[in-house]
Amino acid sequence: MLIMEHKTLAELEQKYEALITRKNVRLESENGIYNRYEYPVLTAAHAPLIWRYDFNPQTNPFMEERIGVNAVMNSGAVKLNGKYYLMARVEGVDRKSFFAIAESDSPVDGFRFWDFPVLMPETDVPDTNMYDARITVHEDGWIYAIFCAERKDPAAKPGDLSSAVASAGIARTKDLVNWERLPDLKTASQQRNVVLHPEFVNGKYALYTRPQDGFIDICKGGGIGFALVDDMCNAVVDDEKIINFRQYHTIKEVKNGEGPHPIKTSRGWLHLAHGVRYCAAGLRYVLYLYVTSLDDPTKVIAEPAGYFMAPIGEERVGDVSNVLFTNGWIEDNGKVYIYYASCDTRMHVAESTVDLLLDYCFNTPADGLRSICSVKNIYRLVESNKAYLAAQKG
Ligand code: M1P
Repeated sequence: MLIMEHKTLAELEQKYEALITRKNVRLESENGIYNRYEYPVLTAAHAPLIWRYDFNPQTNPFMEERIGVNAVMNSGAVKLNGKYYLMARVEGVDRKSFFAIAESDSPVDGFRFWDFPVLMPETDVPDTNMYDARITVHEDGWIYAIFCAERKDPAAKPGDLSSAVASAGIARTKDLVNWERLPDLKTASQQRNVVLHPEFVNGKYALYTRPQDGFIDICKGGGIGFALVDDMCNAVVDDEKIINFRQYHTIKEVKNGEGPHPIKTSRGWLHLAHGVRYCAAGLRYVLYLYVTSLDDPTKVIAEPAGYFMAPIGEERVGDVSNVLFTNGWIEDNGKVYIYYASCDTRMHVAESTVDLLLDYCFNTPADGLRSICSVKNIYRLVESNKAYLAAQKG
């Protein structure tokens, strides 16, 4: 007879508490720009037991898990009233993603999901899937979430059960608990990675967009767009301008999408984004930074060449390999906490400061788009280092 080991609720709770209360460890910086932390801040195992198990021994005599969670990833982030919140994309074993809020007193560990996930209202056209929320505390007084609302493509040919349409779903709240769903963004193309700028621009709401011709393929979609809209309760994009283009032989050749909303600094709006390129292993998602002008948020004034963060170690292993993705960061008295997901599987945090990130953005050479330009950048640095060392010797 097969003897199975049945865990008690108390045993499960003990293991769960050990995970949630584990202190995170700041790792040594590899490049002087940011520090990763050792442990993921959210994983599938962080999903509360109360979501997953029927606690009643009458109806669950073997203490089996009833509702499985596959992954916790791409999370919006916000600090409110001294607490840190992640609005996570939780993906069930049924492949459906939904949002859930995890809260902590610390930016780097102790994140605990609320007892209930977000019951996001639907529009008249129900979403099949919803994910990747960007949170913006807007100067109009509302907290907005803009996310991907995914539905089956009504034009899909019979037998095609994969084609989908991506739209920007919009919701607003005052407390992260009660959400008012607003109409989806009206735009000429499909959209993912739409982000609300925190301030009015020319008296209008400003959106970063990522126009795409298809659900997966960007096709002619040029990169990160910018659009002004009059009203978030009926958000219509009439005119969309690409402010950060995809480019041949760069880290953002195939896709280029805004991460969370930019952080306002003394030297410009600091942006975090993801770039995607093809390689033999498939798509490779990395994170990069750029800065736009305070006077004109559509004008890029600094952009270091290449990636800022790419998957390493355990980050390279997961459901969708070779992916770092971010849709949340928190600026906190000059420190910056970057929340990023690896391989569509788990959430991590890295720590930096506004000063360090600006120094990186304004002093790292831009992409010259040719090998010879990269070599010339090294020549310039070596020559100035030699001059410096010579001057030191006297
Ligand atoms: O699987 C990697 C990512 O793929 C998509 O990214 P993009 O929006 O750039 O096309 C999204 O599905 C994202 O959630 C996912 O992490």
